[in-house]
Amino acid sequence: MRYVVMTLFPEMIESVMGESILGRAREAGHIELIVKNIRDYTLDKHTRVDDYPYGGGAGMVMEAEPVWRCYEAICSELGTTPKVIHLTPQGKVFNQSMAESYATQDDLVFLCGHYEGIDERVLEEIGTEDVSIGDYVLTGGELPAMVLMDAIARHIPGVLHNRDSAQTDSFGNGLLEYPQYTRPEVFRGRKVPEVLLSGHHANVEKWRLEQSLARTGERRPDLYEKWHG
Ligand code: 6GU
Repeated sequence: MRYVVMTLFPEMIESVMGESILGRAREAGHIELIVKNIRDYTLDKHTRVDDYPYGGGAGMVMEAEPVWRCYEAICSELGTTPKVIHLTPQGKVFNQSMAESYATQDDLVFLCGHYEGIDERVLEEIGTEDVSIGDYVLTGGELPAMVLMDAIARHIPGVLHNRDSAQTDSFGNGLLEYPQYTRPEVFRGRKVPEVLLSGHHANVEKWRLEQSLARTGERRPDLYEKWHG
């Protein structure tokens, strides 16, 4: 999969995307990352990319033209017209099934807004899909774009080493994950649950499902209701 990020803060993206599992996925060739600085596409001699909002009000608005020219350069470079995800608190709230669905694309472009947002006309002209990561306001779309790229990458074949782990994760089955334990058997007087030491696979699976259900019921009654149908 090719990820393309349109941003005014390219270093923010590069610093995070070179690390951890995403860094390895790039080295292994599962993910290609192209970062475009929207400022490189302004025609303004002072490299300005924002202006005052028509109608007045607080803050500045990102201009349509640099975003459009950046998008056109990306389409030429990729040789396709890819899906463009615009990160905005006004978008549809991202979830696990959206992550799985986006993972089937060959290319994904992430458009990161700043200031009070982007001129609506260029969003319409591109035909963006507007996506939010939750009900709170961030200063820009870069962190949300990286949240999406991480969640999506986990569903690209070869990215996770244990191929099962994306399925058994929290939300893989619609429930929160059960608690995990590793050595030692006793930590500050707290014992690992006996059933996990029993070697009885069916009992372990039964216990884990019970734990998942109890946890989901307590912490996420909304998910619990859905699971029970
Ligand atoms: Cl996608 N962008 C911004 N700026 N704030 C957000 C968000 C996105 N999702 C939640 N808050």
